Amino acid sequence: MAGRPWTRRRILGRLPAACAAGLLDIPRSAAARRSGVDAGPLRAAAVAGRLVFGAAGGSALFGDEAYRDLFLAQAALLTPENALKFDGLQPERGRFFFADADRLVDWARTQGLSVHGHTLIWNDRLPPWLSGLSRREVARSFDAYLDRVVPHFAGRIASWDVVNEPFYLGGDHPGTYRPGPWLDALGPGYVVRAFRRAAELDPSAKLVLNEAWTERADAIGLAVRRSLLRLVDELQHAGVRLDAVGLQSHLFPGIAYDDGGFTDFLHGLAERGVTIRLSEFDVDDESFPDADRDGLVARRAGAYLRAALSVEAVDTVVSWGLADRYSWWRDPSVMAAHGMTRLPRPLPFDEMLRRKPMADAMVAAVRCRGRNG
Ligand code: 9MR
Repeated sequence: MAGRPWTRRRILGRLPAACAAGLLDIPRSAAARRSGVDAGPLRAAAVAGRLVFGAAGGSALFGDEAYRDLFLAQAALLTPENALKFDGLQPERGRFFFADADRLVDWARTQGLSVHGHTLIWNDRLPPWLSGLSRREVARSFDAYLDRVVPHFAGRIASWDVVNEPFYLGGDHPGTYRPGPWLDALGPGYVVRAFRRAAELDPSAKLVLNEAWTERADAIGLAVRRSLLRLVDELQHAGVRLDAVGLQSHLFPGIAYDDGGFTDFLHGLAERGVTIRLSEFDVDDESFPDADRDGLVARRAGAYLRAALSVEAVDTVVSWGLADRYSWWRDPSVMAAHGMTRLPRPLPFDEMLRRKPMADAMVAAVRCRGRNG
């Protein structure tokens, strides 16, 4: 994993000529159309690149017919963005509310979409009742939640984020475990415990460990990468089943990045025998000037995908929503927290559901991999 530092030349040297050219100049949509890159749905391009393309979604899929049509044309997989989170499924102790989640999951399946479950265990988005419990009771709630939720969806959910964001930012100590009730009650062993139990409860669902921030090349990203590799080793050493690692891929161009170093990290995961999903892809465009926001988003998205998809173990790309209209970045509280004054444009389609240069860049990157195979 250590190895030589990645340089642009080294990355280009690894990619086929057409892809290297693309890395230097990700097509904008007009140019893309002229060169014939614009093309068809992401899901079809993905198949040619030996990938599954999906997107996160929720109630907008029922309320907005045009968005639903776009989603079904573009995506082969749905990750329910919020419908499967603990606070929604068990807002009161011992009372489970499955109706909304069932509706979404069953609709997706009737439409031929594969469903990825997000997320079973996460030290966030937990209901207030949990904070009033003793550690012993929290531990019991942990097991009881898995025992109830996993069988409920068995046979309908193809894969689960069993644990989400075990490390995350790590506060002042990047790469340490993210605090929260599960960590408090069970220590870091909560991760092995969740995987072991999920595997028993649904032997056919793929089990995924999902993490944020590994795409950044600053002290935080590098620390989270190290911790994640160590955790994969620990899970495997413990003999529990881990099928895939999800790397969220919320890209922050305002923070240091290094596609080559990231690719080395992906090889490190692949060497451990897991597949890799880019699980929540979008691009924060806050640092980009007004004049070429969409073009710069496309370039960042394309460069990232070209590098990541050069690693064959990456088999799934999921964008966190399909159109800017429904991006989590447009939540007013998120915008306020980040001091944003312009409406973010982080996704491959815009608020009018028009295709953006980002979609063309994604197709170009996926085709590049298709040619490489
Ligand atoms: O996009 C999601 C947003 O609508 C929710 O309010 C938020 C909290 O539940 O979660 C967002 O999705 C997050 C995902 O669950 C985990 N990785 C980061 C995502 C963006 O914040």
